[in-house]
Amino acid sequence: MAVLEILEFPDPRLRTKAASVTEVTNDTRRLIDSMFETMYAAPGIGLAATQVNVHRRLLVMDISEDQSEPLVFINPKLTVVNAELGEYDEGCLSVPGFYETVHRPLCVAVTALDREGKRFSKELNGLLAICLQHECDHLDGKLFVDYISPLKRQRIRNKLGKSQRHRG
Ligand code: GNR
Ligand code: NI
Repeated sequence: MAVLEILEFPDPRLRTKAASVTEVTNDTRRLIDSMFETMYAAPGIGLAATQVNVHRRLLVMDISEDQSEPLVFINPKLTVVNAELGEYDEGCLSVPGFYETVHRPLCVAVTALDREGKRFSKELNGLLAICLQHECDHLDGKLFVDYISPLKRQRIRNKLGKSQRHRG
């Protein structure tokens, strides 16, 4: 296992649309383990493969306080159950230090493969639904800053671009 480097906005690689996972192998499971290690180290409640520069459709989440509820979604297919929108102050490990209000459907259903390659379905609401939508967006090259005003997005781009140059 390893802590992987997380790409940061405005890195163009975050705009890549991920391809489906064709087969769930030991390599896939090794990547998943490293993604959990990376997410827990950050710390964060979700991580999409796109953020660690792997452009395959898989993501991990854990919203528990004590790393006790790890969730894996491979090739997730999301559908909206309740189109009513809720708002939440979202952050992103790829947009460090910035939080903005985003509106999203409150309840979604997902079908995906688990770490054994077995298909499962579940319905999610609350923070799990928000996080899953945020992670599925990453797999399509989308970031939460795409939902805020262009002016705010530009300010974030300027600030993060500057700190990235300082770090080299
Ligand atoms: O750790 C994270 N917290 C968070 C808070 C509100 C809405 C979404 C998130 S996901 C984020 C981790 C991350 O960037 N996942 O892609
Ligand atoms: Ni994110």
